[in-house]
Amino acid sequence: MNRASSSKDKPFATGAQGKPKFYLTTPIYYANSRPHVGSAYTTIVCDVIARYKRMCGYDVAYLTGTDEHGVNIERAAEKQGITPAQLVDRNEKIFRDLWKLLGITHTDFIRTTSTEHARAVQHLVRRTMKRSPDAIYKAKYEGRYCIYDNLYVSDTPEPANCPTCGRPAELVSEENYFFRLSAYQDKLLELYKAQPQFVQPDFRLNEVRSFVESGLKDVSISRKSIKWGIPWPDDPEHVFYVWYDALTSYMSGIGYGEGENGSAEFQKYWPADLHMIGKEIIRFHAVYWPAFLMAAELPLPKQIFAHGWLLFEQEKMSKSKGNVAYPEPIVKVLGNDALRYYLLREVVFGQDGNFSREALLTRYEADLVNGLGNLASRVLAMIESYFESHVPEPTSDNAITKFISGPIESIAREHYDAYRFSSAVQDIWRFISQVDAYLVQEKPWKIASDPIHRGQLREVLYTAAEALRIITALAHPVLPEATQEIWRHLGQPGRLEDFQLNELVWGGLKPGTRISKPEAIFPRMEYKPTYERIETMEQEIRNPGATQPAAATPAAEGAVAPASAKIGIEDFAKVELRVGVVKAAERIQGADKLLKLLVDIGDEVRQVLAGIALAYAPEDLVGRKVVVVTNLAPRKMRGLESNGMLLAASAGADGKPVLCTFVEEIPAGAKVK
Ligand code: ME8
Repeated sequence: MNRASSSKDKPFATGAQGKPKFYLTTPIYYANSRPHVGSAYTTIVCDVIARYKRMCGYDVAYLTGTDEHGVNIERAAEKQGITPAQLVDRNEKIFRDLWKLLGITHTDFIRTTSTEHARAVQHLVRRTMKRSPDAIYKAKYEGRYCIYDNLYVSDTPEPANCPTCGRPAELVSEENYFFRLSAYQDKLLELYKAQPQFVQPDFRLNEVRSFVESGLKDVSISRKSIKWGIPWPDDPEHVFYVWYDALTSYMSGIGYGEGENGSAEFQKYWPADLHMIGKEIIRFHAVYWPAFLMAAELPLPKQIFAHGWLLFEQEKMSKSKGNVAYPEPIVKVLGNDALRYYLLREVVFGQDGNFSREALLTRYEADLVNGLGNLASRVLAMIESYFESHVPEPTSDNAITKFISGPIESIAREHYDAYRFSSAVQDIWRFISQVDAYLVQEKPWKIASDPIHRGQLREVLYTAAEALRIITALAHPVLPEATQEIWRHLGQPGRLEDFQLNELVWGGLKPGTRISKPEAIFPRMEYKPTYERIETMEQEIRNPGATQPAAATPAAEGAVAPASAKIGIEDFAKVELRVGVVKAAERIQGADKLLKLLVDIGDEVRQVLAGIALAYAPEDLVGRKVVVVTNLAPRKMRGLESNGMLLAASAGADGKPVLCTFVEEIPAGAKVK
């Protein structure tokens, strides 16, 4: 792939020559809707691995991207009255923006609608037909198709009902290209036997093996009835059907399809060391994908890791049920590290885990504010007070034995290596508790006043600061922002992400190093308002405008706008807008977000309810000029009538409304047009 064209957001650059390489991928996410905490989960986990591997000396390539073809994209676009291209352009941007917001260090980003990708898919199928002439053949496809939902319901002719609308699906029959998956059964079983690490965790390998042993059917890999896809080479009536197209992105994303043997990047990084996926797509990755590659005589990925599902408040996330959590509000309210820490600490990686806002806030307070944040502030503040901001000289040189008996590598690292993130984090936090307990026992704040104890004070604070440095480096893959901050306050040079963990030895903190005291690394929060802020922002993403009923609310950042047909001037002229002057404003009991306003619109004073209470104090509004939609049908909210709507702008999912107003003099009632 041409990085410059496909990676507009300048993702993290790959490292220097001469290092071992590590190539990892997330699934290529469907661009039919915006990402939620589930898609962010896999991407964050991969980011932790990428950062950890870099700190272990690897040259890491990290690919993510968007899956932009297929019937569900066509359907989603149709529902919104836009073209599939418009839909995927919008959603792809939302994915990219989110990865930027989350500080994801991917090196490559692939869109399956890019020309590089189409070229790669066509190249792969041509190569396959050359190397394994029997692997692909044309035959009649018979399946069940729902004409109401435009959905392939089943790939067999037996009667079936549509899972979406429940109606009987129609029998369709067309000529397709098939991949002879059945011919790869033995080779796949041999692969699983020779490389049991190929599928992880182990219990997933057992599932995959049983599936293959039970017999494999050939799979259709093209469609004639779909337009939105990559044309089959020399037979453009057909387009590639989803999985052949989607899986190839793992290679096209690093330049497969450029020339006969792929770009230099492809040659360097392929095969992938790790495809990280959710458990529901394991068969495609552990059965189809290696078979496609065997037929093309290309090297196979080294490992597929299928993690569990993130449930939301104990239920499977489902957009139709409205129980989907979005990452943006959490990140905007508590910061990136809070979300990362919670996901990695709370979920035992590989198993299903629960996502709960309560648990997120509890962990934030207990482990980040009172744990790491508090330790850093205390230790650095004491060094500032007692040693004029310079790291004191210790009296012994191996005080780490106070905390652990083995080498530093025994903390967290083997857990990181095995992708046991919650155990890695637990190890690090155990270390934090030990340092806390050590401080409580030694009481540096007490002995500081007596010069007799100066040596002991030096020892205690050096030990605590050096432990903090080690904790900071080990926690960096999980908490990249906070740890970089602590690192800097500890007087350590450079970016922690460039630090090599094999250089992490006790005594690395030089006595005399100048430190500084941080502001709160993790600011304290009040539980209830924080919870409500996150909830309100999530509602706003789910249902733009609904939380601010009487103020016009632009769609949340990145939300896909409804059918964007152009309107004529006559449509606009239907809206009557007038200058209003706020005469009175008050809060409404039991409605945190609403204000009740009396607004003079020239010839009358209207009561208007506006969802602006979180952004404006009622007393600040009196006398203010606003823009009022005056010909809206009156509406009741909380038992009160609202007779008009104020115009306001807002930016981003957390964007508070900002009222439209006037700078020049203008009387109440003047028309706005
Ligand atoms: O399947 N918990 O795309 P997709 C944990 N385009 N992980 C979750 C999750 C949840 N609740 N929800 C989603 C596709 N994920 C195909 C993939 S790859 C060649 C093509 C994550 O948008 C998890 O990684 O449905 C899952 O496998 C992936 O998002 C599915 O993303």
